[in-house]
Amino acid sequence: MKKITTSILALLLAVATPALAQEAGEKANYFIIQPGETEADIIRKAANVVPTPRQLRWQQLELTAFFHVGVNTFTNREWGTGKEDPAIFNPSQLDARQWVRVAKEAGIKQVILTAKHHDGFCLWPTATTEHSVKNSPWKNGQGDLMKDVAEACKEYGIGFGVYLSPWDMNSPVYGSDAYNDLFIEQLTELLTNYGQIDEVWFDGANGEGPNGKKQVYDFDRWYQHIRKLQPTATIAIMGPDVRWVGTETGYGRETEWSVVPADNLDQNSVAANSQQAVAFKPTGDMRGEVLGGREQIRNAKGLVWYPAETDVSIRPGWFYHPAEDDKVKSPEKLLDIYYSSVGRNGVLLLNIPPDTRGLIHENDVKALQGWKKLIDDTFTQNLAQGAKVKVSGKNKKAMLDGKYDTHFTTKSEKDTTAVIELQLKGAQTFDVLMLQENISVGQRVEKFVFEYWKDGQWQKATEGTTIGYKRLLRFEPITTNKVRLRIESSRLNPTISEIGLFKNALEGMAISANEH
Ligand code: FUL
Repeated sequence: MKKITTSILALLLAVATPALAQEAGEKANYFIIQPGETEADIIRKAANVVPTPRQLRWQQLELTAFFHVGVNTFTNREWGTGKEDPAIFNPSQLDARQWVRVAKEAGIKQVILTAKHHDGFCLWPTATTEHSVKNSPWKNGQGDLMKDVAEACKEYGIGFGVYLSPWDMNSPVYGSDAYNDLFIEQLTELLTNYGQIDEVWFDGANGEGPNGKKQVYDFDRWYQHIRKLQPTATIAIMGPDVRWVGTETGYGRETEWSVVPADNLDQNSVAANSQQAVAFKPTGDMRGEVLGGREQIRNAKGLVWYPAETDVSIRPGWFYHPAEDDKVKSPEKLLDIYYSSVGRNGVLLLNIPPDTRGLIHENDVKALQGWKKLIDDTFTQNLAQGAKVKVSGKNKKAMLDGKYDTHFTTKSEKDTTAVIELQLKGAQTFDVLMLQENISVGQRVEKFVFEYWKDGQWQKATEGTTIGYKRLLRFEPITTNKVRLRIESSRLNPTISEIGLFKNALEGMAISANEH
């Protein structure tokens, strides 16, 4: 609910790519639509919007995790009050290496720690407030959870991000300009003392300070500061690089465009910044059915690469509650979420909350292990490997070479459809299709049908709209030696990086309930 009330974002984006690329085929992270441009011009521009290097790196992580921990862990609440005594933060066996190991073993590539949640309690010994771990009994006030998690991430070779809540129920200066300065100091500590930070996560929640005033967040200044201190970090949700998918269920959209309208790309700001930076203020509700279809971009004033992050908790709550020990999502449910997040052109951000001991609970560990096994058992063998590919176009072998960076495409930009036929190595049985577009060229495919050869004719196995970085589709098991992908509509010449056919390890649960 918090994000819904703040769905009108006010963001400032600093990007390296030029803003006003007019040349045919020129690529950029965003485009401003000029008066008089036709729908065809706009579609062409949309097809040439590409991710920044930091967005591309982030997308390829596929699986990331949240660790929600803090005073709420000990008060058994979801939101604190800001009045908690720091003495209640007292985990008996805290082991950040266990958290990171559990995440890593589940295939997770980056974790995000709630360094400060809405209650204002800081998990690092900040100089900005007394409301922190330094006044808790944990390690006699000598502990630093940022440091512990950062070091564990380094040891296990995974990425590390930070959640710093803009809303702070504890700070006496919240509601005034001084808070924006304090926030800059907190960012400075977090982004200079713990090595590389890969993501900065801002929630939109906002309240009133002790002066009765609502805080006006100086996002503009915060973004510039983050770019300066950690230029490769993505800034998520209330930020310009990564968008909230619009639900906390773990189920993204079937039609998920990473290119969306940005109607207040600010022309004056573009000019003032010599095309180095641009005021980017996406407006509107992130929960719409489709955000970047032709319908939505037809009248856009700007277009921007703004991909979806799908956040969900492994338990009903974001923080640990003993009463939820038997409500941990099952491996099967987590697999369904995987298909519906990563498999729908999103990055999964799965919350795994440490318990009052300071450990990931046994039930969560078991669920994660079961989930990982299901993923591995399903995706280890691509049954399309070694197939003979028949298609007219360039570089057809790239679709089965296991390399994301190489791709097939049609002969010319005008060829926006394609029929890709695969003669498999003998008869194969499968029930999962994986498709990937090379998004470093743009996101283009709008409609496709996947068919198999049976009884002397082509029959439909499944169909879809967008592909994007990764699309996974499930259907009833099929046995055949010949399949084809018909790309029926694309915004420009389509690209396909990889095609995969797999046999779901989970019999009888192949098809999602399509929960939303
Ligand atoms: C929300 C917060 O209010 C929740 O407590 C949690 O941190 C979630 C990830 O974001 O908006």
